Amino acid sequence: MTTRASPDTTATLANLIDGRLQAPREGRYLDVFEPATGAVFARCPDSGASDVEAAVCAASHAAPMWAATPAEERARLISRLADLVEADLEAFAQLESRDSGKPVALARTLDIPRAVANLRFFAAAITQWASEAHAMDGRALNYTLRQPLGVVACISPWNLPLYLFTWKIAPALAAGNAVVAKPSEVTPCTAARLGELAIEAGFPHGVLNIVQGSGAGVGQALVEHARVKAISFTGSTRTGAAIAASAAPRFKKLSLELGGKNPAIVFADADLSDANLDTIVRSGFANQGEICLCGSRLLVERSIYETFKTRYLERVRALRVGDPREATSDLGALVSKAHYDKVVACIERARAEGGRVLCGGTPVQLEGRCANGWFVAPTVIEGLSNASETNQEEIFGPVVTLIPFDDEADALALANGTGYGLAASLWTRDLDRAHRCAAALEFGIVWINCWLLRDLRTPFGGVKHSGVGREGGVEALRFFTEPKNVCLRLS
Ligand code: TXE
Repeated sequence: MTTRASPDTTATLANLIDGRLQAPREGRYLDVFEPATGAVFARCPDSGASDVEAAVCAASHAAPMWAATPAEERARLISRLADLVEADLEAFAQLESRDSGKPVALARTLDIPRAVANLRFFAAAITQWASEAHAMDGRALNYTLRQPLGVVACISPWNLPLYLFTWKIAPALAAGNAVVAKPSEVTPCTAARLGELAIEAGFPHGVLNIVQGSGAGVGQALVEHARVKAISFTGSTRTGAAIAASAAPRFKKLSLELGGKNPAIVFADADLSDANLDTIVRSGFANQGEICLCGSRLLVERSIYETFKTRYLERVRALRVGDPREATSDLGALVSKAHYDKVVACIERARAEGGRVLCGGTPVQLEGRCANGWFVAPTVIEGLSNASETNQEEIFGPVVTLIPFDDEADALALANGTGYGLAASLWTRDLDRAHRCAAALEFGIVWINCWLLRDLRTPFGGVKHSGVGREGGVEALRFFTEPKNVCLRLS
């Protein structure tokens, strides 16, 4: 069995359980496809309940020891893992690109550096974390113990595979929990490689376990396992709701980061410099639109609608869809055939709803190596009401709708007129309006004159159907610990 997934060989991935790479107990595997070619390039364990049981047992055994390990030592091991990933950055970037279809340039500049940053950030954060104390008029002293939960589950998606995987395991481990993590079965490769590096970094056995497999198999078994105390999940709203329902009878802690239907609001007074316009384009099409934070509804003040549209379309038409390996490709392939079919069907539905496709709207047929890949042209659609299905349902692909608005109140009503509430961006030079809108927008994140500018100390997450709980900074450390109030009477 080969366990190492390099960009040029077909690999058979393994689970990491109790500090050892292990084949799935029932011997089943899933095919892993390269989206750019449509061909199988790896096999991923299709693990079952017995693998989950072994991982949870190993984690339960390791948890007390890891909780008692000084924070500095936990931080040292997490930093060591960050160093190992960074040393292997180019190979990780190639692997991520091959596995997910994203341009390798994006993996090189966003996914892998941010994965390294996640590990480093939480390694540092845990050594700086102070607990609160409350003195009661000289009568008593209260202080808060923040204790690790024990065994926690981290379930991550396919769009930013290593980035979101580390976003969860880093705070969980830093806070002193033993982790059982499940990457998406669609993009399992970089997490598998990270598991190998965790062994090399010297993590004690059982502290980090990675069980590969399907949501219905591994995911469900983890969510239902009695000894798993908390679940940090990023994925679809539907799966998030199913997880919440399964976890409810056991009162597990939940952090759910789900879908979005995010607005980007452009006021007539916005600074529409070339650089800002490029950012607005990027906010719709980065990673083929497969980022929960992408602005898929572009709301534009009516007085500038036509001139904005012309400049915007010019840029979108210039985006190059191509082989993710090529430095010239702005967009790569969609992550899977199923997802490609979904996005193509969404575009058809938009047409059926009366939408006018201004550019794109079709699959892209490439030549040579990528002839069978899952590529879709960046697509811009106008003429649909905010209430249309296209403007209400998450597409998660390279599809942006243009919607004109009349004034600030109209813009806010349109922006908030969705079941989701993850992220909004707004573009204006009017400071009062910027702050007013930021307060009125029903979203967990609001970007003013920027997009995807991330400070890892800030709370990250959404409202409404975009989820519950917050990740990032102390919010993540709070999630992965239980606060205990200790009250000492002073005589
Ligand atoms: O997500 P799932 P899918 C959205 C996006 C996309 C749609 C479907 O709109 O088109 O979701 O994608 C695991 N118990 N987002 O089907 O199923 C699964 O194995 C426990 C938004 O791929 O939610 C994977 O590891 N786990 C998003 C993870 O959940 C289960 C990112 C996500 O898969 C499970 C991705 C179960 N019952 C998709 N079923 C974002 N918020 O960034 C599945 N899983």
